[in-house]
Amino acid sequence: MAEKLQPEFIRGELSAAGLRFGIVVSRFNSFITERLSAAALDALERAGAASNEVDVVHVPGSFELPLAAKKLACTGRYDALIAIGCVLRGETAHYNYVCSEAARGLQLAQMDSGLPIIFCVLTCDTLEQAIDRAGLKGGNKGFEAGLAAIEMAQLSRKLRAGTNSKAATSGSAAAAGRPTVVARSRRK
Ligand code: INI
Repeated sequence: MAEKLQPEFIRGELSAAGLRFGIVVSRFNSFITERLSAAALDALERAGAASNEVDVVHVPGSFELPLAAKKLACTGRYDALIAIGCVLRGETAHYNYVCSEAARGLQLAQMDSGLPIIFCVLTCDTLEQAIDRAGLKGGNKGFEAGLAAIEMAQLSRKLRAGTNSKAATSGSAAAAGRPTVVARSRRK
């Protein structure tokens, strides 16, 4: 009978020590975004991040998040970024443009740079929904974003270095010092 597969699981640990993070925060709906930002910082701090390893940048609105994130990513200084915004549906189509361009721009910045950029942009119909997700009934999405940033930063380090222990001990590319997973360089 065939041997039961025992794959190597490659995980990103939830330890922020020694990692550098950038947080981009939209000032629009700051009542919500500052709460998300505080919770993201709380997650990083609890996981061992140091003050001098975390930068916070403010932008006017969610529409501006992608450009600021891309510029931070291009510095090569960070292990992960968190983009924080809150878009509330109004009476016109403006909401749709801001939401879709924020999401599209952040994903583009992430894929172009190879740096994890966590999407912490609330897109809500009402202020009440946003409040629920910024510390009330729905928990705090900022805290979740902080944890996601740590996990993706750790995972990216592993994938970049090819430190999968099984591969590293075999005659594989990793053992030969070559990356086993091709991640785009974030230093352009
Ligand atoms: N920006 C937001 O982050 N949330 C919103 O709800 C919002 N609304 O509703 O207009 C919003 N608009 C501003 C936009 O992000 C840009 O800052 C502005 O258009 C200038 O480019």
